[in-house]
Formats: sequence, C-alpha cells, structure tokens
Amino acid sequence: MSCRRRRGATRVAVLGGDGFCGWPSALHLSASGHEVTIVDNFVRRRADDELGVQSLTPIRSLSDRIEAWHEVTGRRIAFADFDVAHDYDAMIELLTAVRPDAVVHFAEQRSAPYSMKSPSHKRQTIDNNLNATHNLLTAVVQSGIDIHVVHLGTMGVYGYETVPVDLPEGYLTVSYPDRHGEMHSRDILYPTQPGSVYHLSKSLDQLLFQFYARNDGVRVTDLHQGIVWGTQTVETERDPRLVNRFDYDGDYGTVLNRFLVEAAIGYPLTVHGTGGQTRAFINIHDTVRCIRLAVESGAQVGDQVRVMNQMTETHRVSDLAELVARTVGADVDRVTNPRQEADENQLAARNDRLLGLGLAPVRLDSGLLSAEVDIARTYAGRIDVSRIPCRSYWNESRRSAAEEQSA
Ligand code: NAD
Ligand code: USQ
Repeated sequence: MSCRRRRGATRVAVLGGDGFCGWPSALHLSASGHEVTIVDNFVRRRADDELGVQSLTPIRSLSDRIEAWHEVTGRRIAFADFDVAHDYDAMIELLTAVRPDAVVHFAEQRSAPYSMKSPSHKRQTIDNNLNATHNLLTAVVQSGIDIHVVHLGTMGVYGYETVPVDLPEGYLTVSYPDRHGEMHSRDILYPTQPGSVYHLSKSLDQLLFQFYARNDGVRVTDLHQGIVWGTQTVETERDPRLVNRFDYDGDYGTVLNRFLVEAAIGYPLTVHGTGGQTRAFINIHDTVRCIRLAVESGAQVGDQVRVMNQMTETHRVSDLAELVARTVGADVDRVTNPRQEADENQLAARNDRLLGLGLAPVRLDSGLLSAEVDIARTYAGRIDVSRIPCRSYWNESRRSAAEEQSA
C-alpha cells in the first residue's frame, strides 16, 4: 500500500494513542489515509503496575504495535513519548514539527474509581487532566497553526438525574425575563453534575474549551462519549500484535466488559446496588468511526465548541446483567454499591450530530456479546480474580456499608 497522503487526508496527532480508545482510533485514522502521530507517556501502563493487574489481552509495547502495523499495511505511524500535562516545550515542538490539521485528545486519567481511591489519586486526576487539556489549548494558540482539537469528554458531565427531556448535545436553551419583564433566550452549557473527581475533570475541561474558542478562535469538538464496550476493531484484528487493551479490574474495567469477563469465568456478575442505574453505551467499532467522522468534519466547526454525544444506546445495569446471564449462563450478585450515586435513574440522549455525519450504529446483540466472551475465555489464564471487586469507595459511608456487608 502506498504511504502517500490521499486527497482529503490530514495530519492527525493522537494524544493518548497507546490507550484503549486511542490505539484503535489511531489505526482507523491511519487505515483511512490520515498521517498519524501518536503521543503517549505510558502512564496507563504504569497504573496497571501500581494496581497489580494487567490487561486481559496481552498488549505489546507501542513500538512493537507500530512496527506490526507497518508490516501489515505498509503505513507508518510516528510516535513521541512525553507527558502532555507537564512537558509544555515538547508539546510546542510537536505541533510546530508535525503541523497537524487535527489533534485528538485522549490523554487523560479516565477511571472514576481510580480518581476516588485516595486524596492523592484525586489530585493526580485533576492535575493530569486539566493540565493536559490546558497545555494543548495554550500550545495550539502559541503555534499559530489552525488546528482542530477533538477531545474525548464524557456523557457523565450531564449527571444522572432523571430529567423529562432527551439530553441535548452540550447546550441547553434557557429563557429568562430581563429587568423590564421582556423574555430572552440563549444557549448555555448544560449544567454539569459530575459523579466522581474524574467526571469533574471533564466538566472543568468544558470551560477551558469555551474560553479558548471565544478568546482565540480555537476550533474544538468535544465528544461526550458513553461507556465503551468491546475490544477489537477491524484494524486491531489484522494481527495478534495489534490486539487492543481490555480492562476488567475494579478500577479500570467498565461495567459491560466486566460482566462479560465475569460470565466467562463463572464469577457472579457484580451489579452495584439495585442495578437501576441507566447509562449510555457505545461499541468500540463505533468509537473509532466517530473519531474519524469528527476529524473529517473539522471544517464545520466555528467559534462555538461543537459538542456531539458519542453514544448509541442506553441500558440499565440490571438489564445488562440479565442479558449477559441469559446469553452466557451466569449468576448475578448484588454487591453494596461503592459509589455515591442514585440507585435508579432514567436516561435518554440525542445523538443526531454523529448520525448526521453518517454513523450507522452497531447495536448490542447476543452475537457481539458472545464474541467478547470468547476473547475472555481465550485469555482466562491471565485473569486475577482478586482484582475483580471494586475497592474504591466514594466516601466513608460507602466504605462502611461495604465492610458491613462483608462482615
Ligand atoms: P486509557 O487510559 O486506556 O488511555 C489513555 C491514554 O492516555 C493512555 O495510554 C495513557 O498512558 C495516556 N495518557 C494519559 N495521560 C497522559 C499524559 N499526561 N501524557 C501522555 N499520555 C497520557 O483510556 P481510554 O479508555 O482509551 O479513554 C481515552 C479517553 O476517552 C479518555 O479521555 C476518557 O475520558 C474518554 N472516554 C473513555 C471511555 C471508556 O469507556 N473507555 C468512555 C468515555 C470517554
Ligand atoms: N457498575 C456496576 N458493576 C460493576 C461496575 C460498574 O454495577 O462491576 C455500575 C457503576 O456503579 C455505574 C455504572 O455501572 O453505575 C457505570 O460504571 P462504569 O465503570 O462502567 O462507567 P463510569 O465509571 O461511568 O466510567 C466509564 C469510563 C469513563 C467514561 C464513562 C462514560 O471509565 O472514562 O467517561 O464510562 S459515562 O458513564 O457515560 O460518563
């Protein structure tokens, strides 16, 4: 395959390109003809060491991954190792050397339980996430290059209060009377209600984007992504050395992927509390397509931050547990919820913008679930069951409730 840039192809820097969403997105962008440069400092791999756990799937070093991609496709991916949150000079150097048309920003600490483990984890999450985002925005302005920033935000910024509307894409139109009683209306950022320090960091990111868009005209797309499930994509399946990360542990494992691993090894499914929590979901195949659609539609972004809800369906946790139990044949356990969150909520959200750009969503079905269970069974020998329970408590009352249950 030729490595020449295709018509319409762009230069794209992928910050956090060694991670669960970043790696398959980098490959999908590369396969689509874009020139990709990955930036990562491997802080996520170090978190695995800290937590004494490893990805279910045996992920290779980034240099092996990039080499394998070149062997399989003939395409080159460049790489820079630096800390986006603290090495500002390296960020400026990267932007001026690569002159990217777009930067996709995945480089944040993304686990809610990890962000709530201790005061040090809370501070680390805020320090990493806000400085990473702010460094990027400042460097984009300093570089003087017209760069479209595509950021991975989260549906969790909206909070999980049941509201009588489908959540809009970022903005709420409010009407208010002026001092003469005449009505006015304007769009404001949807009021945030973060449920963890991690979600708080994403809520604060939104203000950074709003400021730099207004003050400096930086073009920003903020993708409010739901919980990603699945492992492999069309590109990562091309060679075993390209396999994607799969987290199942109590800190980084997300709910549906955890249920699938638990079911595969006969561990009762860990439903937190009643399981009445409703959340937004997206399959990893759709994540990578959404990233490409966001990058390729950058010319549409003006001086208002473009927010797109990157989710395709909503499900109640207990319904997911029952579906997995039915499909795979597992028991369901209701464990004391370590999180401070509503026992039940309803949730519906708009996702017209990505659908309008051509996203044709992959729906959760039993075939896809079984494929994930097969992956979990293939690598079952790598699972450490002592790492499955979530032992990160949102506050002291959640900790004592969990201790009472286990006494
Ligand atoms: P991940 O932890 O697997 O990947 C993040 C990557 O960024 C890691 O490789 C890490 O080493 C790198 N990184 C973090 N801080 C860095 C820094 N300061 N400098 C350089 N590299 C750094 O996470 P993920 O699941 O791929 O999530 C990526 C993004 O998508 C996150 O911002 C997350 O908030 C968002 N998101 C993820 C999900 C999900 O379900 N996984 C859902 C919604 C949104
Ligand atoms: N849950 C269980 N059992 C488990 C794990 C989780 O019942 O074993 C429950 C949680 O209590 C919560 C829900 O499932 O009510 C979702 O938890 P999660 O860990 O799957 O998702 P969350 O903590 O919200 O975070 C994940 C990603 C984060 C992303 C977010 C998207 O880690 O990066 O931003 O999903 S969203 O949820 O839309 O905000």
